[in-house]
Amino acid sequence: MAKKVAILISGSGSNMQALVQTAAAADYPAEVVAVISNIPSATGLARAANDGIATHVLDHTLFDSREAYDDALHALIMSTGAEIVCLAGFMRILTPEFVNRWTGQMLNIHPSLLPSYRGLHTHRRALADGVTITGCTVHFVVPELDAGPAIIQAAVPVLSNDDEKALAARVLAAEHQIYPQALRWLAEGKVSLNSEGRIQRNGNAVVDTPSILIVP
Ligand code: NHR
Ligand code: GAR
Repeated sequence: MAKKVAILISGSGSNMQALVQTAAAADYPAEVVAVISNIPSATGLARAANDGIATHVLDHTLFDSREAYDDALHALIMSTGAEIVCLAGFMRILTPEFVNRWTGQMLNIHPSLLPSYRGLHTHRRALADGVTITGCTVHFVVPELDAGPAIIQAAVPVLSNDDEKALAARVLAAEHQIYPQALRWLAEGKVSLNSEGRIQRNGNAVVDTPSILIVP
């Protein structure tokens, strides 16, 4: 039985679409049951609907605390039957209470080689620092922002003429390759978060190094 997945977005939803389109294959172990946006105007909502996925908007501006918003978000996700949550360009920090309800079942894609460049504006900061390699990371979500253990990373070169837009586009293409792979491993039970908060592969080896895809 395919694992049911809810995807949370705030924007264009290209990672969401990569997951939806990969999950459409009959042999993929996860099934996307809902796409939820905190932003009513997110363009990813139309993309999801176009791919036949149920969409929901939960506008955070209508709630007066993060706790109230996250309670409603949790209830909405539960109502979809989802067992796994994927953040895909979701731009709201989640409360520890919410995160702890989904321990080991919630993934995020972040546009840097974590632990470098946690937080926002990762490509701008990487260019300002003059790094020659950057990338992206799929990690388990823990209460501390962008601090959860990495499952898979892609290393992406920074080219000499890159601006923020060109670099973001190259990294985004790599994101679309690694996110479906990480979700596959989680849904198959090939990767999990153990009780010490470390990554366990194939149910036995505990590893602190993620799989790395090198993008030429
Ligand atoms: N929540 C927790 N508890 N832990 C994480 O690791 C999370 C999380 C929620 C979202 C995605 C993350 C990223 O990949 C993510 C990881 C939003 C912000 C942020 O500062 C930072 C990191 C991420 C997502 N958000 C502002 C806020 O006040 C709003 C910014 C905006 O609207 O533009 O929520 O980078
Ligand atoms: C992606 O690059 C994702 O890694 C990043 O936003 C973009 C969303 O694109 N996420 C964050 O920066 C989270 N703070 P998408 O909506 O097309 O998937």
